Amino acid sequence: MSKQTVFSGIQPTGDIHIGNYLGALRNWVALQDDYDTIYCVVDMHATTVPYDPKELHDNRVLTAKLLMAVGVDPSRSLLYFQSQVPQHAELSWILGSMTPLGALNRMTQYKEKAEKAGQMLGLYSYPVLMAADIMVHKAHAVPVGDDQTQHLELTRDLAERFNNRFGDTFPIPEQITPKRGARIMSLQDPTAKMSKSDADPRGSVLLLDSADTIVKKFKSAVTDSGREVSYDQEKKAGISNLLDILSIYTGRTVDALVDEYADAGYGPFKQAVADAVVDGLAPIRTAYNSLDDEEVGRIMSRGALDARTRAEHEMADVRTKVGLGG
Ligand code: AQP
Repeated sequence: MSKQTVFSGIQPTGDIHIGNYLGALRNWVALQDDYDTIYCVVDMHATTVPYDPKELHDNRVLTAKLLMAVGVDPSRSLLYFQSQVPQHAELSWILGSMTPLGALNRMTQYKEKAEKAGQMLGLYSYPVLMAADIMVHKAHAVPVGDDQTQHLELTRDLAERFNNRFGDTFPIPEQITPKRGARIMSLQDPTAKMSKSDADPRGSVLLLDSADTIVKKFKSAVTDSGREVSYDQEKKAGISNLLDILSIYTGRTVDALVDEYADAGYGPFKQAVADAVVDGLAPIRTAYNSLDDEEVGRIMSRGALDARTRAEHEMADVRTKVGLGG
């Protein structure tokens, strides 16, 4: 039996942080063993908020390199820049004609981002392009963090609408989120998710942060005024977030960590989290430094070529079904 297809994307909007990694990227890597995996630097999504063209250009390569450094293997996964495969935008247009405005009005990420970026059509229709990203490859599953649940629901809804109207075409894609780490919170505001666009750089630990910076960021992490290390996402959101991070990086259960650190005091506990993250990120930094920008560019061009061929095959079928075939 042929393997099921997995698709996911990441925006080149800034430096990748451990939230992106723990919520999504480590699953991207793990799924390469059992699925036909397609991963994309979704650079057209990055134009939906104000941006600098030179910075975007540089961030695309940086993001591609980081994906390879964390373990996305171009010999096992299809990896490319979204803008180099125009079928994403074409399908997005077709899906846009089937998307009720009410569904887009409910999107919390739009509401949050529009406050800063302004009420722009591209930002508003972002979830439709994301649905097209997934559907243009007829993906069965999508590894993402918790914050993408609403967008995935819209994708499933659009796949169903299309199938009902034009005949069975798209799988209804499942969301894959990790049991722990699906929503890593900001170190400076444990009620908000860690985010690339956070104005406070101390809120996010970046994959390429130096050991010193990582220790400083964890030491300044906002916690409650108590002393006990225990897990309670409401009353001890900051400590619980750190426990989640430590649990993932050490492979130990939260219960075992609480047993060990309950009375240790916040200072030594934060140091333990920082040490585990420094160790966990070291191989990524080494791999990143060994990658050559030009070679990465060549890999991305080859990926785009293959992705265009695959996406064109699917789009030919879609065009025929919707009445736009040759
Ligand atoms: N804090 C998080 N915890 C767990 N997973 C997260 N993801 C993002 N933040 C967290 C997941 O990372 C993947 C790539 O994210 P994205 O580039 O599509 O952008 P985003 O979700 O909008 O993430 P950011 O970091 O907050 O970026 P900006 O600031 O540009 O909006 C996705 O699978 C996402 O779920």
